[in-house]
Amino acid sequence: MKELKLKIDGMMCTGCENRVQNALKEVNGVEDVKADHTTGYVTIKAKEDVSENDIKEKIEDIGYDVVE
Ligand SMILES: [Cu+2]
Repeated sequence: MKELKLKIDGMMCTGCENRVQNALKEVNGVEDVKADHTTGYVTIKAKEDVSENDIKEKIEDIGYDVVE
């Protein structure tokens, strides 16, 4: 298990948090997601072999930008 923390741009409300959380839970290897629109950070708990690229693509697919 590892923890990833990504800063993403574009989350404005709790609806965005839920959108991001639900989308990322569909990515293979992701176990838990916590998004915070006030800071822009998404904390992801995932299996060691999770693809960070899949996570970033998923975030961009639903209309947000990964900052770091
Ligand atoms: Cu929103």
